[in-house]
Amino acid sequence: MTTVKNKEYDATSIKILEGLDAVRKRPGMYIGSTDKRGLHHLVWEIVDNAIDESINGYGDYIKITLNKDGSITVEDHGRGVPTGMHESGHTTPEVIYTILHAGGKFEEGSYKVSGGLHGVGASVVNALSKWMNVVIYRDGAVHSITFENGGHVKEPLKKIGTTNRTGTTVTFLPDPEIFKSTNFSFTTITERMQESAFLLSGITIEVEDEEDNRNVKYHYEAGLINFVEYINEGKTTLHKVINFNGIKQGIEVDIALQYQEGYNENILSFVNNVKTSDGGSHETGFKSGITKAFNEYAKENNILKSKDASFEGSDVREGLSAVINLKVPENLLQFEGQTKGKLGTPEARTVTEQITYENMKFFLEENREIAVTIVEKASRSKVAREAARKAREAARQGKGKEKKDKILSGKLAKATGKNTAISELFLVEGDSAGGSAKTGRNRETQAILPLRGKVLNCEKASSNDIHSNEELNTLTYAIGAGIGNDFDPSESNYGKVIIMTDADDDGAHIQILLLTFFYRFMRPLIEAGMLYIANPPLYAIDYGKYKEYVATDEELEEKKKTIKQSYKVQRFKGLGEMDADELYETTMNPATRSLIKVSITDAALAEKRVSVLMGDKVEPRKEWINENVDFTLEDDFRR
Ligand code: 28F
Repeated sequence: MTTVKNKEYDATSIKILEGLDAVRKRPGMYIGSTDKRGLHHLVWEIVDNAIDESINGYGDYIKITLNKDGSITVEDHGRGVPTGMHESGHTTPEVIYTILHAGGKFEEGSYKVSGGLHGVGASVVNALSKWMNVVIYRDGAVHSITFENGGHVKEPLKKIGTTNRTGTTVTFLPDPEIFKSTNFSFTTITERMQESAFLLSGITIEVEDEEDNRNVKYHYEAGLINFVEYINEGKTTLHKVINFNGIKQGIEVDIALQYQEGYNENILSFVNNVKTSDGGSHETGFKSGITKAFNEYAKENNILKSKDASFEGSDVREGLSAVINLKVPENLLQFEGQTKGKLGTPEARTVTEQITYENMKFFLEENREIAVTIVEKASRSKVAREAARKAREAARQGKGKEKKDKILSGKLAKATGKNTAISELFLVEGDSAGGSAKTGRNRETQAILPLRGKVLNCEKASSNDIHSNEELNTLTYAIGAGIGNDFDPSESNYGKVIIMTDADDDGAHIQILLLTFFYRFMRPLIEAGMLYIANPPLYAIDYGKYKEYVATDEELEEKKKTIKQSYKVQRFKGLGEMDADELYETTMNPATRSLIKVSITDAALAEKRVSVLMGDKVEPRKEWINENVDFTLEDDFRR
């Protein structure tokens, strides 16, 4: 193929480079951020193009490979990007991968599904890459084009071989000058790909990590039904997954749901295959539809008497897992919120409510036994809720105050200062470490609450058990900001709540149990960035007149190499082995300690993780931990 150089070609070349440069100057405008989230946006961008090609009916297989050199490859079996000349004098692939927004819409009448921040085009990915290579299999030929340094053509499009297949393969290396970290997370990618495979039943998505030799393949024939089965994996369910769908006012609604024995509600929603993490009108509609169907059914069957109060939404959602998927035409799409993760479209509420109500009402009438089981569950929730409300009212009238003080006295070592913003509450494993912490602390700003024994597993306990658990009540009173729906982080007695446990298995377990409690009952505390994990040292190294502390085996090995004299290593089996000063200096002193801030990058995933990790069946938990070794630090809780 010969490239015709002309004025037009030169003019577009300059515009192209200006465009790519604008992306490099302000990457946040195009991909949201340059942290891990932004880095993975690059992947979603390319994968979305492969998915769109598949949704349009071309190709049912997509593969993502994390390569050893840090680059990533996305491969599809679609038609392959056209390889002919564009009127500008550039080849079509060059145009698609260098002109901003080209490729946003593939062709007239086709269905571009991606939304939100994505769909900004493969050229943005190219602009933010050290290099990118595109290989196209089409019309019997294999073509390749390579770019470098943010979209400059390195090797123009040329034929490199013949083939009998079709498709597109894109490989790129994110530019380390743009991104804070260029390490892709296998977990982040597989979790999202599994979600896509659930939503696009029939297609196969494979993810391979060449560095760590990991490989997974997702393929689901029953879409949303399989999705809900997956969410409820390891839980005792009350019936088979219910699935219904409908279309009104051009909005398609597809819903799968299932009740399980536990108490947690887990609703995931999607619009045009993009997750709506903050819910929105469709979720609201779904909830009212469910509530209405159950209230009518219970009244018509005299389970709720006419004098009884109705079920509240929360009553009929205890133990409910559901996935909602909507297809909304472009002209009705409205997203809200900072991250555009919330559906605004008002029509979606009424449409989803009607479809949910009609189908659930019908299901309950046709399946009496299941209906009664769920309604009785809702009734128990209603009774517990009404009892809790009475207890709260009593507490507000002062009756609980004495009880609270009594529970706290002898356990909590309060801080003497009054400035809650700079006050810190340390939750300490065991009485002996609690003793050292009480002695060593800064009394003005640091309060200590020793925890005795194992914390209750909130994933398995009923709300009654949780509300009557002494250990958790003590903790709740100490923080002083309420619990559950009543929790308000601005009322917290402390600006930081810090979990301080031993650096062993027991300590890790207590951490998980506490995190489960905070996640379920004080989530706003996490969202406000007020929950931390202390990072105590594992070893002390004595040499000459020096003493240094390290937190991991790797650091210890590094340290040993640098010491040129004899030294002594001490391994701390627990916090209790450190004296008060040592504990303060290494783990509590704001000037020298390192804390891990607990963050929820994705509530739904955290939910799944917490359920799997804390649920009652052991097998899936083991499997899940094996598959996702980097559970705690890498993805969820950033250092
Ligand atoms: C690994 C990422 O990007 N796959 C893609 C296609 C297929 C077509 C296309 C893409 C043509 C003129 C824009 C093929 N044949 N995977 C991908 N597969 N783009 S991207 O066309 C782009 C348009 O301007 C394609 C016929 N029509 C479209």
